[in-house]
Amino acid sequence: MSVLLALHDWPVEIWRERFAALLLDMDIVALGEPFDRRSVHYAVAWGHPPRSLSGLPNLAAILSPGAGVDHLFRDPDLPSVPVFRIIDTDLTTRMSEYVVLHCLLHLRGLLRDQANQRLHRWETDYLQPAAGDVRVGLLGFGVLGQDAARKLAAVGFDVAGWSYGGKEVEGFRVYAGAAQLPAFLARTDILVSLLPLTNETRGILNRKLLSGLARDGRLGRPVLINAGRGGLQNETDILELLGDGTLGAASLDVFETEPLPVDSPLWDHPSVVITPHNAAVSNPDAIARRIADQIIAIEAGEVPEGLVDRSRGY
Ligand code: NDP
Ligand code: OXD
Repeated sequence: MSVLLALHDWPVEIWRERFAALLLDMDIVALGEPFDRRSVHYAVAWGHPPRSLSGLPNLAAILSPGAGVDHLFRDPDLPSVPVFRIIDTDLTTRMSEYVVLHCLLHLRGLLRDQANQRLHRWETDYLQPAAGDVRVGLLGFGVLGQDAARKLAAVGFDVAGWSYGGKEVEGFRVYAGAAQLPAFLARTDILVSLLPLTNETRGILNRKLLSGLARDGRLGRPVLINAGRGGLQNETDILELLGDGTLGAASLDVFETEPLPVDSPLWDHPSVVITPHNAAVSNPDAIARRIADQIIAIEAGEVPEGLVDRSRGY
């Protein structure tokens, strides 16, 4: 029985070593080398070439080494076996650090202070709002959104969430679906996007949605933070909205094209903070352990954590 590594742009040998140490009775093979296609029961895949997972007659599951699975569904012939994703405390904690950091950065006007620093200007004549006066809205209230919400609330922010189906989460109002989106946006000063990229969410961070954000907030103008996926955002709209004052600032970790092209106007925009898709870089040891545990559970006839709803795409 073997595990096939189908990892685009990942250092395959490092992952082979880890899985070999964790899955002692399995062979670890990789795309691009000769292997017996009948022996493959599991595929660990990230951005694999379309159709490269076809023709594996004994494939039992596909496992994503990331929390997102949009990279798998780019394959129109993805075999119809269960798909699993990563849910991992280390990754979740890192994402919450990013979200709290950037909410605080905008709350405390760090962009303005840094601009002043470059000009050697000592400007103190502004009153910063308190966290409790600022309403943060988590667009996507799943594993990452809920953890970030709890940590933002601990800092004092006024936090709510938006999810597909709505849910009961103690301490937070959770708005549900398209019907409740306008009310959610109207109470949001800092919008944090932690949505998966699916057919329904592609391009959702556009002029229409962002124009619905609160106009009466203590930050003056609303702020966008996107750490979900670049395909969620319309960068032309975001730049226009920053230009016409509909948005006050943005922190973007993900982009329509990655790496962000060197000539993108986002790089030099004074109200944009750019990070290179590193909001939550996965710890390879933790991720390999999670995937090995998922495989061991499937072999034992269990359904491990992280099963993806293929019909919804996340
Ligand atoms: P989850 O699946 O746990 O949560 C997804 C949330 O989005 C759920 O609340 C879900 O609603 C909601 N949602 C999905 N589709 C819709 C829709 N059409 N309308 C409204 N709500 C919707 O995912 P995670 O929290 O674990 O991860 C979220 C994303 O974060 C990943 O898919 C990935 O793209 C991104 N990510 C980015 C990283 C980075 O470094 N920048 C690192 C890791 C992840 P419901 O609860 O009702 O199902
Ligand atoms: C992701 C991840 O999905 O790093 O981006 O987990």
